[in-house]
This record gives sequence, structure tokens and C-alpha cells, in this order.
Amino acid sequence: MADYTFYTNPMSRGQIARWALHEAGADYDAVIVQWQDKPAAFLAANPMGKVPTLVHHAEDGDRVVTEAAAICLYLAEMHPEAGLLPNDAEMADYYRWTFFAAGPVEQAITSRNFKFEPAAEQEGMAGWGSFERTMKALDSHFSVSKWVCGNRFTMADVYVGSAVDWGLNFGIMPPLPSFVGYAEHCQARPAYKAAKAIDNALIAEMKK
Ligand SMILES: N[C@@H](CCC(=O)N[C@@H](CS)C(=O)NCC(=O)O)C(=O)O
Repeated sequence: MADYTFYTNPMSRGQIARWALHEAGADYDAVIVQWQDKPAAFLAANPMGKVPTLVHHAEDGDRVVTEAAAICLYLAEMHPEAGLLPNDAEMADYYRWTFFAAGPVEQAITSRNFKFEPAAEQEGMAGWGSFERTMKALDSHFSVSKWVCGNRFTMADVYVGSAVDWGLNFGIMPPLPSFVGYAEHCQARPAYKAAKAIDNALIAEMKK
């Protein structure tokens, strides 16, 4: 048995976790979840019925990790030899921007896509404030920084980079030079290419 069972669907946020698995050099078996026929073991692991869901078959028993951001950070911890963890000086950016992407960026993109925006008087309560405020904050970082943690790629880039890549591909995020440049840096990673090649082949197969 591989170290990890990875429940995914190629047309999903599972792409983020697959990229993370490849960056970490993890040994995994993928189980493709069909939306209309979710396996019982998957639903038992994640009552949300959402992918990605990762089961780590550790020596002390199975550990379930859900939420793409948590899966990324967990894999970085389990595979320190991959060099994806932040050092002390990088830790603030690592956590700050990962959580910013999982919260405000995710909500800004989703709400814009679904065409609901907070009214001016709701901005103070909405965690992402507004689409414009969220994009401006992210732009301020990537206008001066190649990666989440300065000049060094870390696991945070898998999650934040996936959000930017996705937002640009869906035409929701503005194609600002900082975002386009950052997405290009991410796309050049060998692990990104390897993971996307697998998901793209699976998508092509599903469309036959
Ligand atoms: N907050 C979750 C979201 C996961 C999610 O919404 N996954 C979607 C695909 S992108 C899913 O599994 N949808 C199937 C369903 O809800 O039945 C994460 O970041 O991992």
C-alpha cells in the first residue's frame, strides 16, 4: 500500500493537492471520485464529501486531512527533506499568505463568480472586505516578491499559486503583471508540470 490514499477528481481543487504531493515526493494512490457515486470509504473519511481528501497511512494509524491548504502544509511537514518548509524568517509570510488565499482570496473569487458582492456597509464584516481590496493586497505582495517567502519557493506557493493560477484561468482575477508573472513562475515547476499532466490526461479520458 502507498503511504497516502488521495481522493480526487481531475476537474477540481484536487489539482492543488496533486501538485503538493509531487512537490513533496510523496508515494500515493489516487482514487478518482465520481460526483454521483462517491465511495463509502471516502464519505467516511470526509463527511463533507469533498475532494481533495488525503488519508495518510502512518505507523500510528490512518490520519485524514481535508482542505487543500491543510493538505499542502501537512505534506510539507511530513516530508521535510523536500525543503518546502519555511525558516523562522519566512514563517510570517508562509502562514499569512496561505491563510489569506484560503480565506479572502477564495471568497473574493467565489463571490465574484457567483455575482454576489458585499454592499459597502457589509465590507467591514465580510472577511475579504471586497474583491478590489483583496486583489490590491495580493498585488502589493507579488509586485515586490517572486514567491510567497521572498526568493525561495515553499509549500505556501503551491496553495497561493494555485489560487492565482485558477483565478487568472477563469478570467476572474485581473491579469496584473504581478499575478501573471507569479503564475508563470509556478507553471515552470517540474512538479506542477508532472501533476497537471496526470490531471489533464484524466480529463481527456473522461471526455472521450
Ligand atoms: N474548502 C475545500 C473545498 C473543496 C471543494 O469544494 N471541492 C469540490 C471540487 S473543487 C468538491 O469536492 N465538490 C463535490 C461536492 O461538493 O459534492 C478545500 O479547499 O479543499
